[in-house]
Amino acid sequence: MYLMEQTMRWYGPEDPVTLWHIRQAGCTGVVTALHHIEYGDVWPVSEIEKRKKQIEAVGMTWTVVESLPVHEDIKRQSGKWKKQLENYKTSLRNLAQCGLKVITYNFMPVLDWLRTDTAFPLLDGSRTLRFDRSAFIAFDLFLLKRPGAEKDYPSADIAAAKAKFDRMTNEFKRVLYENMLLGLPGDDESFTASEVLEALDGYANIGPRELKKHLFDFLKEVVPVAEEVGLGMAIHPDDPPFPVLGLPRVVCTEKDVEELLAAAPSPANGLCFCTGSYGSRPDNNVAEMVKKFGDHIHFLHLRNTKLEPDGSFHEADHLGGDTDMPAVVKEVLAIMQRRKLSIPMRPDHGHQMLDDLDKKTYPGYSAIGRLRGLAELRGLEKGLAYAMG
Ligand code: DNO
Repeated sequence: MYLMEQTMRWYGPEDPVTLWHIRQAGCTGVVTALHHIEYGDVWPVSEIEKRKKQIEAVGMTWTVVESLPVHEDIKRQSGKWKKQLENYKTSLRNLAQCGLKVITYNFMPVLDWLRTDTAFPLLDGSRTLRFDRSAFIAFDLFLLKRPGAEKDYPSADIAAAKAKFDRMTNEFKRVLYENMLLGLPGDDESFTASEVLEALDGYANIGPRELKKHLFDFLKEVVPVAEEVGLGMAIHPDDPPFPVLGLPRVVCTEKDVEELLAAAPSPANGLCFCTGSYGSRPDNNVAEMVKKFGDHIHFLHLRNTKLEPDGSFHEADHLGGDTDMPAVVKEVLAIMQRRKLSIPMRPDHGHQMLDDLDKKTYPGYSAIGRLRGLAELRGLEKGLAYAMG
């Protein structure tokens, strides 16, 4: 019986969660990237090999690259985007030469994932990640002061955000500001507000239609290379899966996925199926999407969200929340038996709990919460596999 390959994300030698911790969690695979290489630069074979050896020395394999970042020039089709595209293809060839198989990336303009709160307290004393829609609007209007932002929100939402903002302490505002400008994962550097405004301005003439076209153009270039060298490209959905700060987001729904797969038909054109991101929209039926796109799933992020009536959400227990995780895992088991392979998965994020409450780790990536998530998912999968015979 094919079961999912269990992996965890590792941010490299600086990560307070070590490779031995990951191994002790029961993982056989590691998900990582060369975080020290500038966005857009080629990943050299020597650096890839070095990272691979570090992982293998601890008895695991480098199963998935997350992420090989797509340079903003490619997303905007501006500046040196053609050169960037060539660099991207060279990195893909180098990774394949070193035996890597799955490459995760995203096509979110400017900012990767966004949360207003990285330490939202749950009733059991643990902490989780939360996206509070009113706080987000307050940030956009009153802290970032993005020109024209008020046009993006209904007046009732602006009033609610203003009321919330007026109740916020200065400390709360400071933390909100910091969370929103947090650097990309694996990067300790934050943006400044003026850097963000300038970067947003770079998308002034790029709406969803243009961004989609740029994504499809990118796929038409890189998917044939990936196919030729035996790699699976795995696009991560937008998180949260809706437009933010006036930026288009084009990998949010079932229709978006259908279109991007059709843009460059190939088994190499695939998905990093993140149940948490897709699950943050009530109109996405996550288990149905897994079933429908099963042949293109190269990698799984398993995580659950609890949606709140106003569009806010927080990250729930892996087996709690609004996504029917047993239904998802059941579909995954069926897909793996059909395709005769194990799909790598990682427990995406985890609550900050127990001894980790006092530690500084990357938000969402403390060890114990992820270990709990992984253990629950592993048990769920084994139980379902047993029942399926
Ligand atoms: C967040 C992650 C994302 C993901 C990238 C993939 O925790 O799932 O940052 O790594 O979007 O390119």
